[in-house]
Amino acid sequence: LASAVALSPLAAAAQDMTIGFSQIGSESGWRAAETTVTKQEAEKRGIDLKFADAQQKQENQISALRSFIAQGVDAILLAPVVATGWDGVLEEAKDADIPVILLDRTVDAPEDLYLTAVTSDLVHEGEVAGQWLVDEEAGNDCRIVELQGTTGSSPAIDRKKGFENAIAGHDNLEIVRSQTGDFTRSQGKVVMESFLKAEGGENICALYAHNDDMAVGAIQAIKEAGLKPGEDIKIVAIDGVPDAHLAIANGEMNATIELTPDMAGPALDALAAYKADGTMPPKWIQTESRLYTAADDNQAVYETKKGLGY
Ligand code: GYE
Repeated sequence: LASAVALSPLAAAAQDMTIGFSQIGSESGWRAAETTVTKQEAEKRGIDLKFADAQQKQENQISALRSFIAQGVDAILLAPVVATGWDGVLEEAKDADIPVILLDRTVDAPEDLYLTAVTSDLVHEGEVAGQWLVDEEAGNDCRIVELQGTTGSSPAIDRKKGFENAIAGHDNLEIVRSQTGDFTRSQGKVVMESFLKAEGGENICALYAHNDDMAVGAIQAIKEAGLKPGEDIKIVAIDGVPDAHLAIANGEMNATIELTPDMAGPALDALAAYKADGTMPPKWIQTESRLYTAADDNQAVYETKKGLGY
């Protein structure tokens, strides 16, 4: 830029960067917000962002990464749909000296194949959800159904593990059905319908969904079965999308654990520092997790969040 405005070293490093972003798709409201926020954060920094939507397919992500490498981008942001199968393409990026930053999900690959990962503590989120239910149902026998996220994705694996950790040793709590709803509203509804049919609605005490969108779909199924979501069946999920806050405000859901859609901000700051003077970021940049229940003003949170890219 031929202007008199002095740029900070970080801003100067970001100037003229071209970055490829391989996004999973748009399975959830949270993911749509992450896409919007990532584009905004790139624009703020004067970064040219090349966006590729993988339509939920790892093979599309691998092709996108190869195309970014061929174009000689300055860095790559990758939200990896599943955890395994990345070593080869990450090595190709490394050989080309292109740093890769993981967004919101982790991979099972050697740490030296990526610069850093910006994610929440996905196991902890499951533990918070499980602990909430342990407290809520203390002394009651509670048969739980679980809607898992995308099979093989790190949030599905870790959120399941965390929840199981939290309910372990509480013999009054039992997961009686557990199936993937692929993180979507539509599958959340379909799979909840099958749970209700198989168990009988009155025999299900609680639903744990790995994301809010599946919970929102399930709420619809519970209503259509003539039951009261949030009362007849307690519901805890993860993300903190506006519709989940609204459902809690309306008494149709009980708890959600908030996940920020702004993974790109910390990622691009770390990248700018790395490009400016080689500063190595930590391998994991952890975002915050916060539990919301009926004790919070969810109507207000809903109003605020509606304008934030969701
Ligand atoms: O919770 C879910 C999504 O990868 C942590 O992916 C993320 C999850 C998020 O589609 O809604």
